[in-house]
Amino acid sequence: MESTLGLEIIEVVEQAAIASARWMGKGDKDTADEVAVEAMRERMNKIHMRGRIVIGEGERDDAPMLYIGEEVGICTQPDAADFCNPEELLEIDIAVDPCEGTNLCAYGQPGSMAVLAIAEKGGLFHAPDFYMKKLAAPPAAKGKVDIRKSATENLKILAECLDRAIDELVVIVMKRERHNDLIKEIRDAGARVRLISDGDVSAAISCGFSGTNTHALMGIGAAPEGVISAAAMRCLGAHFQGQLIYDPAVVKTGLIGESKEANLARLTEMGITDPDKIYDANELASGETVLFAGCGITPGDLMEGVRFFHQGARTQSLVISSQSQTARFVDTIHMPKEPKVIQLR
Ligand code: VTB
Repeated sequence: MESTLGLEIIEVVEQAAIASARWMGKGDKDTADEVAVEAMRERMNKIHMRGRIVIGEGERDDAPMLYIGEEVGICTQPDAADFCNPEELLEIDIAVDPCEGTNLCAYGQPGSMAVLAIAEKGGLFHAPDFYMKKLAAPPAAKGKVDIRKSATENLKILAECLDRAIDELVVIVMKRERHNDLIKEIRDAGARVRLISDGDVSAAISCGFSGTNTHALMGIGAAPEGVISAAAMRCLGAHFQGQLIYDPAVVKTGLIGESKEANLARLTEMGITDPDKIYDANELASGETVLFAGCGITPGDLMEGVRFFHQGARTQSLVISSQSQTARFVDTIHMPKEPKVIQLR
């Protein structure tokens, strides 16, 4: 799967990032998102595969493109039989977020990316559009920290695993009222908090690499993006756990409906029998082969953002593969048609 898709999915995230970056700093997050969705879908439909969106822009009725269940790829086109041999058909599930951190992009802040995760059919958790409590940490702490434990306990464990003092740890938390107690607890425990306004996917994955000076992500973000983060963290052998939040009393805004009962019914409908289950990265991205791809829209901890020049652009992407056990940073110059000015630096 990797050899067939590796290069193509880089182009998918690159195209989405370039489209979105044209709207960077323009204060219009909806357009920044829409153009990324369109660009991602257009490029994805040129790939020789039968892909199914399992995490996307929402339910079919609410989203015109990249909705959950939409089929993408050349082998889903009406004349597919002419090009696609059913015996060799590559059937895959895809989770996308064409502009993760739309506010970050719209206001020119760091950390927005075009991202996706891929696995063979059935290899990605079908997360509802709810919130998720998340804990991400470096590979050295995998299976040792635990979302069931308090932040204070986890910081002690993390300090031991990383062989450093608690006050040498940096924890990323999204700046939200729901995290006020968590932020206080982390500070009281002696660690330092990096508050971000949005974009917990980039934050989670940066914990998977050492040298980013981020050692954990704690708090509640969106569930679908949790699956994409988990896919990357699983490939990196890092720690990721997630627990769905379905009670509107815990998170009062945004994604989840008004009533806990209705939310629980929705989970049952989706086949989730234990709503309080704690999922680890291997369960959220359980496929035998899992691939993550991301391309920076604005600059971040992991990647540069898109830079435009003379009608061309330069992008930086990251592709992580469970199959080849690689994390590839790909630096691409997208050449302008005419005149060919290919700027190196
Ligand atoms: C966003 C976004 C995150 O979660 O905040 C969202 O920035 C949901 O949280 O990156 P709010 O409704 O409180 O804004 C993410 O999309 C992903 O988890």
